[in-house]
Parts: sequence; structure tokens; C-alpha cells
Amino acid sequence: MDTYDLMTRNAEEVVTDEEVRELADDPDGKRAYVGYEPSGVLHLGHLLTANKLIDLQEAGMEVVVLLADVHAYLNDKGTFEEIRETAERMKAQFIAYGLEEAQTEFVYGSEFQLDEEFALDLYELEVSTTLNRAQRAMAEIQGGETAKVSHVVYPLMQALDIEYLDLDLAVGGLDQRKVHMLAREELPELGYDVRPALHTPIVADLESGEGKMSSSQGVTISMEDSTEDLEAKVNSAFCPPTRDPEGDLENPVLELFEYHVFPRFEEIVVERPEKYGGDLSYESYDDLAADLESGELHPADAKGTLASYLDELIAPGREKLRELRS
Ligand code: IYR
Repeated sequence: MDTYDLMTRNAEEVVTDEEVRELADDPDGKRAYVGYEPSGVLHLGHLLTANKLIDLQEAGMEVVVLLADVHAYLNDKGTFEEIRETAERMKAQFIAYGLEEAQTEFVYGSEFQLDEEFALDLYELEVSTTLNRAQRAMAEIQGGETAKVSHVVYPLMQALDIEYLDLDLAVGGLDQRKVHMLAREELPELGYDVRPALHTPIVADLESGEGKMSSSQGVTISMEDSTEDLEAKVNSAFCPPTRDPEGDLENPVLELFEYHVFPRFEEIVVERPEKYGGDLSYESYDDLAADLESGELHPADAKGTLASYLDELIAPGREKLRELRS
């Protein structure tokens, strides 16, 4: 796969394509990041952007994981002490998942966001950005009605992170696009460069297949799930034979194969008894999807296979969590 394809595979949106192509021409030593509010344990939403970071590492980029403790604080996720404890556990889970420590820079927001220079830039942004604009940047992240002052400061700080972490590419779920657009508009006002952004899709709810739900809503799979929990969740997942069922529905089983399993495994083997045709093996997502659609691959076999590969992916993080909690 060429570098551009690797960098952009499974991305729902690249802003702009031209800028990312330019990065792909010379990715070595360039820096990409994702920021995460420490909260709970890692779930599929986190792992989707982590997969993209792994792709970018493979493409030669340096990868930064921002443990956004100040953002989590502004979003009322607990005391700094609680947030940092969660962040340390999160970091350990990311490493167990495959973001190698030697190649990944883990940074706390509070390491630079409390500095005077950052604060002064933040105030400047507060002066130049309308309340309306900042609120709209947050719209998909949290409701407007109950927005606190901290909720409008939040996206401005997120925009500045891109400059202060000296980044060449911002990565996030599609729900981060408005913040990244604000950053593209506002950073030049402060004399800083515009950076490209890459957005990963939001996977549909496992059970209903409904729309592009936020990763934290509905049924998701997390590092806390046992093998049995995971099997039960995948077995009750919505799995029509087609990729694009009617209306706003998606096939979450296929989405998970595409975004989580194929990027991490060279070959996917569906184990079947001889009397049902024997094992099937796939090297590409498209082949698996085509077989599900034609009926060659039964949904129950697809689900069983999905559960076992997902289990393999989360097992090291699950183990790490157990260790940290014991
Ligand atoms: N807004 C993110 C968390 C976050 C992301 C980045 I990229 C930052 O620079 C800071 C915070 C979320 O919704 O989880």
C-alpha cells in the first residue's frame, strides 16, 4: 500500500486532501496527534483513532497522544487527581494495544496548557472568537443548552494544542471536525500555520445499526469486556447481509471488520466445520463483505469470527487493566 493510502485508509474525511498528499510525500519525522479526555476505560471509539495512529507510525510519522486532563476537567470529568489516575491507566492500555511506548509521545495537557504563553494565546482567541462560533464548534461534543463557560473555552484550547504540540496533522473522530475547522480559521489570526486534519468514522450502534452514533453512546465494546461479554455483544449485533441496509442503518459487524480487524491482521480465517464448507480465509475486507452479501458467509460465522479477533485485540489491554487494579 502506498504511503498516502496507508495514511488515509478508513478515513471518513481529510481536510484538505491536497495538504495530506503533501505530508504523505515526506512523512518522516512529521508529527500527528489525537487527544483523549481521560475517562473510563478504552472502548472501540478510542481504538479506531488509535488504529489510525498505528497506520501513521507505520507511514513514518511521529505520533503524539494527548492525555487531555485539563479538557476533561473543563468537561466536569472529576478532580485533577482522579483524571490523572484514569489517564495513567489509559496510557497503559494504549501501549498494550500496540502504540509502542518507544515510538509514541504521551503528553498531559497540563504540561503546557497552564503556561503563560499558552494562556495569553488563549485569551487572544477568546477575544477574537464569538461565543456563537465557539459554541457551534462544541455542538456535537456536548449540548448547547447547558453549556458552561468552560465548554466554550474548551475548543479554543483544543485549537491551540495543535500549535503548542508542534503538529503537522490533527486526527480525531468525525465529531471533532468543527473544532478542527475552527482551528484552521483561527490559528492564522495568531500568526500560526494551518494544519491538515484527518477524521475517522463514527461506528454505528452495535445492536441497532443506527446512524453515526457517538462512540460513547449505545452498546460498545471496551477493554473491560470479558471474552464472554464480547461474544454476547457481537452475537446480538445487527447484521443484515448488505453493507448498506435501508435508511440510516449501517451494518456494524462489517464496520468492525473494516475499521478494527482488517487493519490489524493480514489474514482473517473463518473457521467452519467441513460439512458447512470448511474454513474461509480473507485478506481483504471487500472479499469478506461480498461473501456475506452473497450468502457464502453466514452472519453467525461472521459474528463468531469477529468476536474472536476483537478478543485478541483487546486481550492485552484487558490483562493490563486487571494487573493495575489488583
Ligand atoms: N475533544 C476531544 C478530546 C480532545 C481532543 C484533542 I485532538 C485535543 O487537543 C484536546 C482534547 C474529545 O471529545 O474527547
